[in-house]
Amino acid sequence: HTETDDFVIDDTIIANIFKPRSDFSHKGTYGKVTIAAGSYGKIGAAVLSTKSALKTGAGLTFTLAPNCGYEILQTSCPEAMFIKGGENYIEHFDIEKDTVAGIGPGLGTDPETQKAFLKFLKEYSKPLVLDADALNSIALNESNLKLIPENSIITPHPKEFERLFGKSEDSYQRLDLAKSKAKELRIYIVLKDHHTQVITPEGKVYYNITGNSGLAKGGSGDILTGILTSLAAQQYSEEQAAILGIWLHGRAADFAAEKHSRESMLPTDVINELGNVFKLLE
Ligand code: NPW
Ligand code: AMP
Ligand code: MG
Repeated sequence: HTETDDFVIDDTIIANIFKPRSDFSHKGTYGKVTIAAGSYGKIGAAVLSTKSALKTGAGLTFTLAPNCGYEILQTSCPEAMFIKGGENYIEHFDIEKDTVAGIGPGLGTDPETQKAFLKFLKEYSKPLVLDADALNSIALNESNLKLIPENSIITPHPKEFERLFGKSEDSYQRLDLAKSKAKELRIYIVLKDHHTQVITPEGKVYYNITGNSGLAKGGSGDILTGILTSLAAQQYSEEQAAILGIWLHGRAADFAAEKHSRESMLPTDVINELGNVFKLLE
């Protein structure tokens, strides 16, 4: 590999990607998002990913979740619309073709959910954002990997990456493996870590340097899924959404740490700082 294929995500890259909202726009301009997330006991993951999708600017946001999350979601995210996907966990993935879907946070590992998700994948071909238990379902069998639609963004943490692609000796070997898998499957891999990397199907690597250890808490990844899906539904390509999304997530986390400390900051505080990050860019 050559030096020129590796980039640090700096202010110039971000300024070139960011597109300010036009005065003459309407909600249709900014796309439709479907977040498929949550199960009994993990509705929080659906709330966090839905809220972050809303706060990242999508025009219309739907949450496909089990009915046990109905009142929680309609109360905590009144701007989002609810789609019932089952009772205590999702049993069918009814995702409208005109939306961009982010699937996985808090889905759980019920076999019904896994079966329904894999059935959905077999019939679906538009790019998706896949995280958490969506990735864990795919990892059940190596042959599922080829079901991931081309140009999808997957967001594994190191353990999820290992479940999908096997063990690596160290982070260098993991990055090499990620490059070969991103090429082979024609997908974007967001390898989540202290310095998260975006690996493109062409083998380019973008390193993120925003973010801090205040993110080392349950719910941080669920927020990232909402951010990435929201951007991919707007005027951004998958590559732009992945790069801008991880930078935004980390920068909002840095603002949250300044205000609350790395100890006390919560994923919810990170969501609430997204607005201050957009103000830097506008
Ligand atoms: P260890 O053992 O701690 O060292 P899982 P999950 C490892 C939902 N959530 N570097 C870690 O290692 C999610 O969306 C819901 C190295 C452990 O072995 C999922 O649907 C919430 N290792 C579901 O819960 C809030 C790392 O991975 C394993 C690593 C399960 O997700 C919480 C844990 O990973 C949560 O988001 C790293 N950077 N990061 C809610 N409020 O509703 C992780 N590991 O087994 O995939 O479990 O990530 O907690
Ligand atoms: P998840 O494990 O799915 O909740 O995702 C955790 C998110 O928090 C990812 O975006 C990580 O990059 C980020 N994160 C976790 N720990 C750190 C850390 N020590 N420094 C920077 N980012 C972190
Ligand atoms: Mg996660």
